[in-house]
Amino acid sequence: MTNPLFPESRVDLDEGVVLWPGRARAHELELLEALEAVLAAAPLRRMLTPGGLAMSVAMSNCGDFGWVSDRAGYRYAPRDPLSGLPWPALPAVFAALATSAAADAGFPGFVPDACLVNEYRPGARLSLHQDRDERDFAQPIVSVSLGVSATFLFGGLQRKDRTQRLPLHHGDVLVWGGPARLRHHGVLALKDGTHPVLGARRLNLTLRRAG
Ligand code: MD3
Ligand code: FE
Repeated sequence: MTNPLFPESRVDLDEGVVLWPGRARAHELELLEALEAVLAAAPLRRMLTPGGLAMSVAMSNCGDFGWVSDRAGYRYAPRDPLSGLPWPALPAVFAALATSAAADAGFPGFVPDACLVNEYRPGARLSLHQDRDERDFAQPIVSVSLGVSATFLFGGLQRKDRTQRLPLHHGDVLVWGGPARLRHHGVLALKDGTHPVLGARRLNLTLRRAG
């Protein structure tokens, strides 16, 4: 059942990939206020890859689990390694947006327990990868873009598959599930630009069921 507030804006990009341009804008102030509180408790930081290089994207998390990377590898962890404390709770406004977008995309009953927050400053990028650290690939991933626009890359199930480019703007909500769940994807280096509220950066929320 499509949310009647967003009947026309739905864009079916591919099997299991649904975009709603600007869907999160209706909740912008609540989202940004909740995000500010999360990042005050669990600051953004550039994690190390297993190879020992600092990622160009700064990250933090909220929810029962947070995605972390360090010399030991990638995993979900219940605590913030910087503070030793549990990650901040998943704000209700994040969970509600993810559950309703997932349901509209055909994934009813999605209850996220993890949210990775990615911060891109100019030049920051995310190379082509798959999200496969979660337990159940039947659960979709919902992404919310905020701030400066970026070019998202989506490829196929094989790393060598050709990639398509998709511009993502402030407030865009994307759901990835079913046959798209293990597609390779990435983000091109962020260009210079400024957003009236967030300044010269892009923040992306990815809501997941990790555990
Ligand atoms: C397609 N983030 O955090 S969001 C990530 O814009 C990540 O920060 C990007 O890739 C960002 O892992 C992309 C869109 C997205 C998120 C998860 C996916 C696309 C996806 C999982 C599977 C397939
Ligand atoms: Fe990803």
